[in-house]
Amino acid sequence: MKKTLFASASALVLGTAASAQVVGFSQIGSESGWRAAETTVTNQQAEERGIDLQFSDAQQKQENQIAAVRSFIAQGVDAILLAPVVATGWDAVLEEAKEAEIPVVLLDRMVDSDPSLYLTAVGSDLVHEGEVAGQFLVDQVGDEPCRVVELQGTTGSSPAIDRATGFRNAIEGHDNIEIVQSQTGDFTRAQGKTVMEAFLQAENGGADICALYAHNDDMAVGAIQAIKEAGLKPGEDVTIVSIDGVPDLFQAMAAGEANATVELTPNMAGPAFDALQAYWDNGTEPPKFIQTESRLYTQSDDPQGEYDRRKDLGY
Ligand code: GZL
Repeated sequence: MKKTLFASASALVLGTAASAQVVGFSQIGSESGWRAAETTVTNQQAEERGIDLQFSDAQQKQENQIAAVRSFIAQGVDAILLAPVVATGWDAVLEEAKEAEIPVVLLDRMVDSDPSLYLTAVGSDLVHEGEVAGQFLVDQVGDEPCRVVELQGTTGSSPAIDRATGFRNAIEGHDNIEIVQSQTGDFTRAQGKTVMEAFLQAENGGADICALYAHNDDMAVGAIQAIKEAGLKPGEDVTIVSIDGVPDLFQAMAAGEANATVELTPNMAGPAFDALQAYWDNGTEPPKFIQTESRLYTQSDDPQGEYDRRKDLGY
């Protein structure tokens, strides 16, 4: 319990106030609309619970995240939230947090460390998201030949690894569907556009591209711009399927310029704080993985309405 000094007219009175739990949050950065929404929602969830959230933006660098976690440990925070930019290289710092008896909760991405090194992980089934996206395309193209270009997420991140796996699982056995180009766009609009421009150039100006699978909506939105600048109609000449469910993708869908997205909730912090509260109050050990839902949205799912419902949520 934090001791608080209350200055009074006659004397200093040492008292104790019901002190807020202090939680350190090492956030990856602000690479996408979804990431921005996750940060917004995490701050809202902390405020609603009276949690003192210490925020650190790593600007996409793992070394900054490791330094932030070490700083939180030195501060003696009550818990640490970590959205790990990549899956490897976390053992040492997670050991240090465990040594300091500070629970760590992973948000939206996974690490390859032993699960004993973190309290729980809150996230979607990333492989399933890729499978849902792939199945959409399988259903869309039937037996027609379809050359697919793939914009992958951040190299070495669990969503890039797992969403690639899931999509390939879904198209396996459908030999008419072939991934002909695959490259990272690092989850950003700008790189999604740049890499898509290279794909278009490599694929006969885009005439040989049937579909784009983007590991997140932001790269898809960037690619849509490149497809238009190449004189093609996104959503018609090139079928576009991606993941996150951000407002701008719904807006593109409403304009017929995108075909499907798999929604990822930005509210990973709610389940994380619930698990932490039970742990703080009663020592309750949560399951090692708390899964959030994934849902497919297509052009027949009122994309304009979905845009309107999301446009003010901090994306
Ligand atoms: C996935 C999450 C990804 C989002 C991207 O759980 O880590 O990171 O899909 C974000 O928008 O960059």
